Amino acid sequence: MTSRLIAIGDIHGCANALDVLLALILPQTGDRIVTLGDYVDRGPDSKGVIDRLIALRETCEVIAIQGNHEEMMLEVLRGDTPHDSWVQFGGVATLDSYGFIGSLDILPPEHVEFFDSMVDHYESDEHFFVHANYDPARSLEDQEIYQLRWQKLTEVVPPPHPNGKKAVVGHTHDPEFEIFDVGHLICLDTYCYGGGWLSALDVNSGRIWQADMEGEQRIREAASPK
Ligand SMILES: [Mn+2]
Repeated sequence: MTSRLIAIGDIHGCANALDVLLALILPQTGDRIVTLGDYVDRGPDSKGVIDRLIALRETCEVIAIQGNHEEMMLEVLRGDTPHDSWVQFGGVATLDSYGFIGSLDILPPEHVEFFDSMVDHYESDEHFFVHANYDPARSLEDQEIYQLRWQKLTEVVPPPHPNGKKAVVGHTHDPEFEIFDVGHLICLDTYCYGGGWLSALDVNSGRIWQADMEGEQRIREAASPK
């Protein structure tokens, strides 16, 4: 049995859906889990999501990619930027989950460590993982932050990257809650906080696990085994 390399789409504070999803996946030693970013904002328990991802590191390798929402949050919490746009994009729910009472010094040290550990991209032999999008004219090391963290697939679906690997992304939620797959790119943001699914994909087997905010769950095997 080949080892599992599992990508998880945008969680956005949906800690309960993450619990159900992880109970389906049953992470074990040797698994690699790549979380695609946007752990915080919009949903009810951003702090709980970070707690769970930190705990998950006791069991398996967790590679956490930074989303645009972590970028917005950290810029505000570090005092680099006014809070207006972050609050507008769901930051109030995050502040609530951390028990905000007026001081922006809300992150426990282990959360600071988690956010410091985030990366912009990850790759395996056949796949690469980024939060939002990519520029096919640039290597993964040389991407612009705008493409990596902000550019929606509704703006542009890029052609295949010359590295020949399949892109695994989040960020552009599907209003119909479906996984978007164009062959060279797959998007796992199935809009959990908006009533859809939190989705996970084992890129090696094609198996898909999904959970929602109400605790519904489903597992789909790959249509055609690799
Ligand atoms: Mn995003």
